[in-house]
Amino acid sequence: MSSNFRAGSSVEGAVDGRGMRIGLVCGRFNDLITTRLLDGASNGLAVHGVSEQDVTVAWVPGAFEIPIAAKTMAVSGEYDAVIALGAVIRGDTAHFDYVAGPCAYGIQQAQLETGVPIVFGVLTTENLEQALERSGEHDNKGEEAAKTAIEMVDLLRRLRKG
Ligand code: INI
Repeated sequence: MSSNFRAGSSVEGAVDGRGMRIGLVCGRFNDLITTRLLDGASNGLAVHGVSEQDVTVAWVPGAFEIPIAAKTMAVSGEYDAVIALGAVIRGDTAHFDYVAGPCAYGIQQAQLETGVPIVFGVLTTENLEQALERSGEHDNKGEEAAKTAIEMVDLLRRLRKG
C-alpha cells in the first residue's frame, strides 16, 4: 500500500571532515590486515578533509581490547568520533566467537553510553583471503569507516541543534 504522506523534514550528515578530531583504535592482532585497514581509514580521512594533526591512533593488542580504548577516547572529550579497526578471522579457532561478539557489542555499548560515534571498522571473516579482499585498495572497510565517522559527526551535530 502506498501513501502520499511525506516527512516534513529530512536530515542527513555531510561527508566533510574539515576541523574534525578523530581517534583511531587499531588492533595489532592480524596486523597484516589491520595496517591495511589503517591505510584505508587514513586515506578516507584525508580525502574528506581531516587534518593529520587532528588524528590520533591508539594501538591495542587485539579486538577484544578495542571497546575499552575506544570508550576511553570517547569520554576524553578530545575526539568528535572514534574509529575501531581490527581483524577477527575465524580460521579454526573457537576463540572467534569470544572475541568478535564482545568487540561488536562493546563498541555499540560505548557509543550509546558516550554519545560519541564509534564506528565498527572491524573485519570478522571466515578466512584470511576474505580479510585481504575487504582491506584492499578498491574495497577497504577502513576507508568506509572513515567516511561513516565523518557523516555521523555531522548528522549528530544537526540532530542536536534540532
Ligand atoms: N584478536 C583479534 O583481533 N583477532 C583475532 O582473530 C583473534 N583471535 O582469533 O584470537 C584475537 N585474539 C586476541 C584477543 O583480541 C585479545 O587480544 C586477547 O584475548 C587478550 O585479551
